[in-house]
Parts: sequence; structure tokens; C-alpha cells
Amino acid sequence: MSETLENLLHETRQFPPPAALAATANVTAAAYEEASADRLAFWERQARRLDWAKEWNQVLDWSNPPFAKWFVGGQLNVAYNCLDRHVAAGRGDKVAIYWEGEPGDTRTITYADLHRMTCQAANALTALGVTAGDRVAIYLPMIPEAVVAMLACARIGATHSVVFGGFSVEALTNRIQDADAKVVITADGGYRRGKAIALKATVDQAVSRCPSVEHVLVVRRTGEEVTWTDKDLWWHETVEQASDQHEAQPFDAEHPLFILYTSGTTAKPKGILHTTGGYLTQVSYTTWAVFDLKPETDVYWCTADIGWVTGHSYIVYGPLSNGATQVMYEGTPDTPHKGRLWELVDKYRVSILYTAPTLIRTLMKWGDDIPAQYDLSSLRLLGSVGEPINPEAWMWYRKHIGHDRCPVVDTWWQTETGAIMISPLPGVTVAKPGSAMAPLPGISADVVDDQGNPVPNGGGGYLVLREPWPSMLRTVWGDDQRYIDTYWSRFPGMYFPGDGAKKDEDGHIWLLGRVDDVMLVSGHNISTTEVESALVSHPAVAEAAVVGATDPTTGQAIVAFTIPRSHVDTSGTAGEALIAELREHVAKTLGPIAKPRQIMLVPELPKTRSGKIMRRLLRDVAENRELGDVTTLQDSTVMDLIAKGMRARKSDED
Ligand code: 6R9
Repeated sequence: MSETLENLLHETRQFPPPAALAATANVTAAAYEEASADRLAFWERQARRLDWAKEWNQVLDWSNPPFAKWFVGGQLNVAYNCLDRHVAAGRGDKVAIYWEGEPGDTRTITYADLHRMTCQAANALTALGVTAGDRVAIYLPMIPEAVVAMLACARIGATHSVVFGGFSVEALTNRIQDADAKVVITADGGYRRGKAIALKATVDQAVSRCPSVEHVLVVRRTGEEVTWTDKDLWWHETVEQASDQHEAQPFDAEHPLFILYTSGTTAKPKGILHTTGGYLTQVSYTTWAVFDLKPETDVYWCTADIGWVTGHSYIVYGPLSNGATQVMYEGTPDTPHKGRLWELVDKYRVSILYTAPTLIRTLMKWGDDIPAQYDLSSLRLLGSVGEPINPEAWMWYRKHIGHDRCPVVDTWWQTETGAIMISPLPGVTVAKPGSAMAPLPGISADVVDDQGNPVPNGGGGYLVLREPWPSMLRTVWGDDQRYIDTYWSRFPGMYFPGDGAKKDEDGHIWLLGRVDDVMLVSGHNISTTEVESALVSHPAVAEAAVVGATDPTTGQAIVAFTIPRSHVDTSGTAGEALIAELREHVAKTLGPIAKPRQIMLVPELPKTRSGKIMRRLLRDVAENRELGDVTTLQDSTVMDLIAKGMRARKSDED
């Protein structure tokens, strides 16, 4: 990418915080001032939200950048902070998790229950020879045992590596091998779209290629038949028979807590390493600050999978360290019907909902009438994470889910950052649809040009983080050089997350997608996000993905893949007319430079399991290439559908 990103999209709508929420908000504007007056003292105060067995003697050691140490000399136990201290304070009977299985079976788990289950799992893992510093791979569906397994590892100082329950043998094998995991925790299977999906057979194949694995613990979820090897142990015959008495030992603030592999590329997966004290400090603080969480009265629900960093930070460690009550759901939002999420919001009186733009756009596609059938009056705050949220999707979320009553917080962060970094504060910020707005108190973010100089307001470029933060990754597992090269080499002295961004006229930050996806059209750098948002702002469009395809005249040309809303007629000439109208609509909204060369109407888009659009695959289609690596796709049949549509169109044109 040369120079800067064009700033094409202009959004003028603004939404101040609801007065009642602002009046009782956990965090006020004073937090920004406190943090900028003394950043380290600010984080030190947030660390005191936790129970430490031993106080630190230095807040930050940054003497050997980019290798940071936070709360040096401090000691704590993560599971103790998520469980024991709540039970000890008399909150053992408070519900930690309302769990809802996809088939409709339910479990209500209190903090005392979760504590007992975690102690049993900690004892069972110890009996299997797992000690502090060992790695444990977790490959489970969205069942409470996934939370228990993670907390049990944290409790005994073992480092967990959660692998998405949908990943292939190949992906699982690589991840077990890279971390040298000693134990794998899995299940016979889980439920998805009304079917039992087997997991154990995948683990068997992977483990046969992973000599480091000594034992496999198997949770019985579906009851389907599984083959058994001599490494296998049933969870109910080991963990559930173990003692529920376990004394948590404190670990060093920099003790490894987990490895999480980032997905999406063909390269060897990167094991992102997070440690104990700084990570828990920032996830705990941000859960309380960004969601305005009131643990006594709120019912919180994050729809992420546990295998995504969002599940780690905002299902397990953030909410539980705050003593929250939350909903956890096993299945997909369309099973057994497309109102399932809203049925659950109503049933459990959910007050805080945290989800992803991909889901919001899918809900838009299904139609406004579905959420309208449910009582959503318990909701008071909505969050979004995972991709830039298109202004129109933001407006839809605010109107049809939040009934214009709930603030929407668009939260930018990454696996690598561990916790939310850029987001509105719900009781403070006057939000703009589509903008993550400003770095949180204690975080220093900026947008810079090619040379690393800050861009002026109104300009676009690269997002950077200027100062270390408590929940930052500490390295790439086993590869310090890759850590330096990937994140700290593009701009000296700054962390580069790989995202493009712009500052608007007021200095607020808008994320523009991965810089690898930026298109260069006739010498102009154009972000995929802005063109997609322009398409989504048309009433016929629910979702769009654009890519730059090689073009003899313009260098790259914009090719758009667009999912129409369910009521839209796309047959024959109506489809042709819609495409022509959409091309004009983009040109009108953003300027003629952004007019797509080609628009394809498609039923689905290729996505990762966390819902991110895989533009790389769409580029392959747009340029008539063989498809690259599809192992991290959520649904591999989607690409066949799109490629078929593309070929049919081409032969029409020929
Ligand atoms: C938490 C998570 C990280 C990448 C990140 C960026 C994109 C996430 C976003 C967002 C715009 C937001 N991203 N949140 N882009 N606005 N609110 O998603 O982690 O899976 O590691 O992905 O996701 O491109 O760099 P991860």
C-alpha cells in the first residue's frame, strides 16, 4: 500500500448515551483523564480489582522491548479470581451460567457448582500427571465443560490451547504438535443445526500423529458410539469421580495462561501467548467498563464460540472474574428456527448482548419481522466485535434489537491484544454508527501514514498502538523472531496490528479492514470496508464482500459479492436491474472511483468460524484461480456455490 487510504465514506449520524445509563455508568469521562495523567498508575488501580496472593513490585518492565512484563513479582491464581473469591464472599448460589443446549436441554450452574466442577477437573488433570507449565489442548463444543476445562488448567498453571470444535484433523494436529500438548480434552460430539456432529474420531486421527499426547479426556455429550483407544478416559469416570476439594496455588503474573492460534492464512498457524496478571486485569476491567456490567442485576450473553479469543476473554475470564451471570448457547442461531436468539434473550431476560457483525447482517437478511415477534425489553446494551460493522448494520442492530434504547459499542481488538482496545464507553461516548471511536483509557492508538507519521483528521492509513498494554501477547509460541517481525517491525517502536483505519474530522477512529485487503484502483487506495458499507446501505442488500481483482486498465478493479435481503427479487432481469442500480448506488455514495466493475449476487459468503469474510478465496474466484487453503472455512460448500454462479455468468457473457 502506498501513502494513505482514501477517506470515502461520510457518516454524520450521532447517538449520545441514554441519560439513565450515563447517570449510573461504571465509568465516566474522568477515566480518560486519570489514565492520561498516569497510565501505569491507572492500570495498577485496575489490577487491584483482582485478588493477588502477592503484590507486584513493578507495574511494567519495558526494558527489553517488544518483550513486556506486567505486574512484575506479583502472584495470583486466575481460577481463584473467577470462582473461589465469589464463593468466599457468599455469592456461591449466584448463577454463573444458564446453559442452553441446541436440542433444548438446559443446565443452570451456580458459582459454587462451577467451583466444584473446576476443582474436580484440576484434581483429575493433576492425577494424569499434568503440572504447571504443561500444555493441554481443548477441542470441545459449547458445553459448560469447555469453561471448566479452561479454568482447571488455569487453576493448576497448565497452559491451555483451545482449538475450534469445527477444525479439521489437519488443523488440530498442527496445533497439538506446535504446543506439544500432553493431554487433549474433547467430547464424543456436539449439536449443530439439529445434528450430532462427531468430534472424537477427528481427535483419534490427530492423536495418532501426536506422540506428545499421553491422555485424552472425553466428555459424553451426544451419547453416540465412539471408538476407544488406550489413551482415552471418560470425563464422567475420572473428573466427576475426583475430589471437589482443591487449594489453588498462586502463579507468577507472567506465568503462561494460554496459547491461541490465529486462523485465516495458509502459513503455519501462529500460537499467540498470553500470560496471567496483565491479561486478567485488562479483560476484567474492560468487561466492567465497556459493557457497564452490573454483576448483581445484569444477565450477559456473548454469542462467540469458546474457540475464538472472544470466547476466552468475554465468556470465560472477563465475565467470571467480575462474578457475572451469563447465558451460554451450544448451537446455531437458526436452529430449530430463526428466532432462537430472541427466544433466549426473552427467556433469560438478557440485558447485555455481545455479538458479531456477520450475525447482525445475517439477521438483517432474515428480516425485521423475526426479532419483532419477541420481547426484547430486557436488553440495555449491545456490543459488536470481529469485523468493521457497516453503519447500516449498526443502525439495524440499534433499531430492531435495541429498539433505539440501547447504546451500541463497537469494540476493536484482536487475539493478540487479548482484550478490547478501541471502543465507545457506553455512558460517556456520543457514538457514530460504524466507528469504534476512541482508544479506551490507558490505551494509546493512532493512525499513521507509510512513514509512521500521524495522519491528520480526515486522513487514512495504518492503525498502530504506541504503548504496551497489560493484556498484550507476550510472544508467538516458540518463535520470538516471528513476534518481532510480524508486529513490531513495520513501524519502529510501534505495534502494528495489520489493520487499516482512518481518523474522521473529529479525530475518531474508523477501522477499514486488513491492509492486505486494501484495493489499489487507478492509483487510489480504497478499503474493502467502505465499499461494502456503501453496498449494505442499499435497502436490497444484507451483506457484501468486495475484493480487488487484477485489471488491465486500472491495476485492480473492484469485484463485489452481494447477498440480497430475503424479500428481494433477483431473478432474470430484476437481478440485472438490481446490479446496475447497486453499481450506481456505490458511485453516488463514495464517488465514481469506487464503482464496482462487477457485482455478483450470491446466497452466502465464505467465512471463518468467527465469521470473518475470507476475501482471499473471493479473490481466487474473481481472478479465476484454483482456490487456496479452505481448511478454516465454516462451510466449505459455500465456495462451490459461488464459483458455480461465477462460471454460469461468465458463460452467459461469452
Ligand atoms: C476479537 C477478534 C482480529 C481482527 C482485527 C480486525 C478485525 C475485530 C473489529 C475488527 C473492525 C472491529 N476486527 N474487531 N475490525 N472493527 N470492532 O476479532 O480477534 O479473531 O484475532 O481478529 O478482526 O481486522 O485485526 P481476531
